Amino acid sequence: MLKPEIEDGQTRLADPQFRADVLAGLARRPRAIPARWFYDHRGSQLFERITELPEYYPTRTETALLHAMCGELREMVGTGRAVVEFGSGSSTKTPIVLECLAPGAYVPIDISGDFLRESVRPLAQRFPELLILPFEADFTRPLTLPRTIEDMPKLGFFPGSTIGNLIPLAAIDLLRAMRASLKEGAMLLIGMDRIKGEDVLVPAYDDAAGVTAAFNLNLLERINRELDGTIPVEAFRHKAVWNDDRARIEMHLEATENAAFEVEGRAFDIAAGETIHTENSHKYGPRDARILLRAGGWTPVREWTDPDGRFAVILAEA
Ligand code: AVI
Repeated sequence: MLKPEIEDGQTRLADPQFRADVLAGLARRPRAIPARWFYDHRGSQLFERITELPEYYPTRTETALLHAMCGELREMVGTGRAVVEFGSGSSTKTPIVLECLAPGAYVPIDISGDFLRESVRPLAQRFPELLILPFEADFTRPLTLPRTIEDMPKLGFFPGSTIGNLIPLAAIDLLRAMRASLKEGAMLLIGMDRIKGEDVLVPAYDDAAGVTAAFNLNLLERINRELDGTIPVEAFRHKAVWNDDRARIEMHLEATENAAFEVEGRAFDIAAGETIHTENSHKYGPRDARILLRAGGWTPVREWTDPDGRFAVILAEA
């Protein structure tokens, strides 16, 4: 039975898809739960803190790049487009693009309605003339965008290297879904993290202050909160490893002792040393990134990188 969830003084039902993904993910081998479920209210807050960590270079690097490339971007994209951001909450990056491109409308799309509304508030204050249309949806599927922006050319904005959280096949599906949602004549501005040494990559996902660990472990706390779980969270530890074969950082939750627990009345046993795979963060070399975009139906037209080649922002057209 679905359990009403009390959070922030409001009564909610757990998402049936969350329930299905958790029960199936804990039962399969290797155990794995999709990373999209990190982002409840607390998870979204923790992610914002990650973006400010000294070890987590992507946000800082991409933000500096967006500032530096604004002139060229504006020349190539023009003004008056509807900027459709896939995933809201890039609190530092969104204003840079809105300031730079003076769009006709801004449509942030996010699965977390609460976080969406929260992140839109300061933007509405900062850009009082701008038409802002927050859209609560799962953007991994093709969407029908608000009719108000039907006649405006679109610029999809997908910063943060979020594309890297999908396996390549799903990334291609997402790029195709974006193309289908944005339609002919659209452009896409996308951030992609580059392959680099483990000495930089691993600390970025296993920071000294333990914020990424808290972000990962919050998934277990969320399961306990929303799915009537009895997971002993203290029996798990955060683990981040570089998988060179697949060019990705993997995050896992490793049991440090045998753990027996229930979720929604279903019993699970996890042996010490076993892990629950919670996230992939794929990194792309320059050619890999371009091939991925082309496979997703987009033609790359311009690419910007920081001086150290850590991160790339790519402009593509449909
Ligand atoms: C949202 N996404 C691009 C982040 C990343 O870098 O893969 C999520 C993240 N996980 C741990 N740290 C950051």
